[in-house]
Amino acid sequence: MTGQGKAIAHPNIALAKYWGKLDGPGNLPSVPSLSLTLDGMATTTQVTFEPDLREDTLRLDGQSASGRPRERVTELLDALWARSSMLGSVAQRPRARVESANDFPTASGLASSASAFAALAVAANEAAGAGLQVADLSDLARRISASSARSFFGGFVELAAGQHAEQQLAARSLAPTSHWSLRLIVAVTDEGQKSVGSTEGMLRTAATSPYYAAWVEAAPSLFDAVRKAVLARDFDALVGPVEQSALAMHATSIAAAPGIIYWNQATMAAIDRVRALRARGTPACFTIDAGPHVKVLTPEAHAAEVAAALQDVPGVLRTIAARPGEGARALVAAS
Ligand code: 2P0
Repeated sequence: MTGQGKAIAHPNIALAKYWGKLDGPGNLPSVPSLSLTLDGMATTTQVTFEPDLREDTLRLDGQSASGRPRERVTELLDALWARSSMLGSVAQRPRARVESANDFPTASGLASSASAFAALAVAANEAAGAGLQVADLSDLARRISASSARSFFGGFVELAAGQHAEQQLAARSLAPTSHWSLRLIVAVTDEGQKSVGSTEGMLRTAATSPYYAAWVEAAPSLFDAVRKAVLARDFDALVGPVEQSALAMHATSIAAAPGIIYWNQATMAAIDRVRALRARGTPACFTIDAGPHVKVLTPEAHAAEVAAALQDVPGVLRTIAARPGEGARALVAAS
């Protein structure tokens, strides 16, 4: 055990959405999802195991963190320790000092938990000398935050739906970063934190929305259509299922009790703008996560035009442009 490890991971954006969990333990997704890992934005995490520490400590962007964020770190470290046969003889896990920094604002609408838990798992694997492979790390992180399972891989990534009592479920690579030179333009429509977190949003939707069953039934065929279009690099075929996956996810949430409406006025205005762009022949399609920002996918050649059109929408505060990025990886830790 080296005692110290450092890793970097990027956020990912789902083109076919994960929204909903199977009943029972293990945080298994009820639907398959497909994502694009993004470059340009990153979480960097350093893990140091220290025998003298009484509990795990977490610093996020220089601030000490406790409560649920720190508990989730402990859950992942415990699970990693239990999984590694190389650590089996070390009964007691030493506590860790975890320092994590995002180089993008957490309110940017880009899932910071995805990059956070991917970077944490890779850094902890290094620090502990646990010797786990990427599929194991993806599975372990998926139990804490399902979207983080996808950030272990670059480019286009898929995560199957879980099956009841399944023991392991990792994401896997569908196509590398070089497969398709798309760009993702994020239209930021609010600088605040979202009102209903993803976990709470999907749990409430599953418990109360009359449309949840319809979403779970529809999601696999939308996933299949997105997957086929990605493999064929067929942008025209991608547009319909990507937008429908996002809209169906939001429709099921809007119908929850009380209804979860992630959108604001600018969200709707940006959707209109994407459809107007398309009507005049510009290839672009939108997706929206558990927040009010609109993320627009377009071929590289149209990225500047799409970004300018979104920047001009009333209520859009700024845009962020991202290209396909690599999966989580270890860095040389500082001594
Ligand atoms: C996704 N989201 O596929 C979907 C679309 C948000 C909207 O995965 O409960 O933070 O920790 O497993 O991974 C965000 O959910 O949820 C998410 P948990 P997570 O990207």
